[in-house]
Amino acid sequence: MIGDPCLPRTICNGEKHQGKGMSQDLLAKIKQAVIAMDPAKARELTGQALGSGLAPLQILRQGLIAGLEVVGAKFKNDEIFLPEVMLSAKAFQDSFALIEPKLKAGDYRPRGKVLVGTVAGDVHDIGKNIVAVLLKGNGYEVIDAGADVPVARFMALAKKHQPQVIGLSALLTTTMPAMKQVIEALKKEGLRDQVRVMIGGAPVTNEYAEQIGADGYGEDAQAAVMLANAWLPQ
Ligand code: B12
Repeated sequence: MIGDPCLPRTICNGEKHQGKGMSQDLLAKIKQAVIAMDPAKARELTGQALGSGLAPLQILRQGLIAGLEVVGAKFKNDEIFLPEVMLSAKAFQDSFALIEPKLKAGDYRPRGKVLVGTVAGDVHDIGKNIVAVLLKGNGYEVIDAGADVPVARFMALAKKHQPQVIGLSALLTTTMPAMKQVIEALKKEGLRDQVRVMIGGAPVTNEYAEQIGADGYGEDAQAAVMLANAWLPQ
């Protein structure tokens, strides 16, 4: 299983592994490259970090996601603007492309099918992509509907693939109601009893999940895996 349990092991072993201080330094540089909107640098450093034996999840969390969090805060405070956020997002995505195959490299144990997507009106897909990759890495077959997915498309994919779990992502408060629309459509189509629905994304909360009748809320990708594991025990 890919997740926290492997972090200490991966960090601490391996002859080619650098000292802890150097690892922290590299992670800080990756974070900084994302903040500095430098895709080439971020990708180069991510490659170096992988080569030095750092765990992919640690690079993702403490380097790339940590950088994007700072970018998010600056965007919120009007310190930077959309074109700059897009460059930082590119730095994240180009670097994540190096990490993704490593996250998928876990033992493949098909545990069930999960349909994931970002709801209609919302183009944010970075978090959803991480959820998809971690689920895959933990042995799930993932049908990725993409971003800005209309309710009808979710229904068509649910009928076609018959997933046991649907994971909905929303990053905008204005698109959160689309999650409820998907759940209502599942009821209308007579599919609600056959599928569990988990929701996530920065503005989403556990209370909101309860409010709209979702089965679960996950605050990060690891939580998405834990929910799926709880619902589909091996
Ligand atoms: C990168 C980014 C963009 C990029 C997106 C690139 C892409 N391909 O995704 C671009 C530049 C395109 C963009 C556009 C916009 N953005 Co924007 N963006 C961000 C930013 C900085 C980071 C989002 C991100 O990727 N975070 C990193 C990932 C890893 O985190 P995450 O998505 O939360 O996902 C994690 C968890 O939430 C969870 N999770 C996510 N999905 C799911 C699903 C399930 C099932 C589960 C269990 C868990 C789960 O697991 C993930 C991994 O741990 C945020 C700031 C922020 N703090 O979130 C603003 C932010 C989301 N954007 C915002 C806004 C306003 C916009 C725009 C409307 C701006 C504009 N004026 O045009 C447009 C939206 C266009 C649209 N229609 O969607 C606001 C939203 C405010 C609000 N509350 O509604 C934010 C919060 C910035 C701000 N502080 O003002 N954005």
